[in-house]
Amino acid sequence: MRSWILLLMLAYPFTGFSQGSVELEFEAKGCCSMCGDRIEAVLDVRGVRMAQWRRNDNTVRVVYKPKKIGPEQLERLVADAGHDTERFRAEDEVYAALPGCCSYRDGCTGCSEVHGGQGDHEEGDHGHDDDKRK
Ligand SMILES: [Cu+2]
Repeated sequence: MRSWILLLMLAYPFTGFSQGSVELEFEAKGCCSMCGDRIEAVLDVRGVRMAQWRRNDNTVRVVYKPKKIGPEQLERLVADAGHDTERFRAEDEVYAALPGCCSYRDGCTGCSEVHGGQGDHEEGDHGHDDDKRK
């Protein structure tokens, strides 16, 4: 009986990949895979284990360590990168500097990739229409 407990104690640190981590989802507006890359890249900070943005419902899923970073900071990072979240609105200048393809406030009209079928395209080569700024 006692050895069984010891075994549990030994195994415990290795069982939980997500030990001490919390999962959070919040709205982060965007248009295309570039937005997703940008959002995920800016969330690649200390305390964040993984971040994944979904285009179909404009939501980012984050697994993070609450001891290192908090929900507000996470949203702030995304907003600072130019993407509106539930709590924070991105600075107009930052938003304006995004590629035309990523103009989510204008309904993502600058992006040919999105027009075809929203969320259908996964990874791959996209023609980024960076010149189509308004
Ligand atoms: Cu984009």
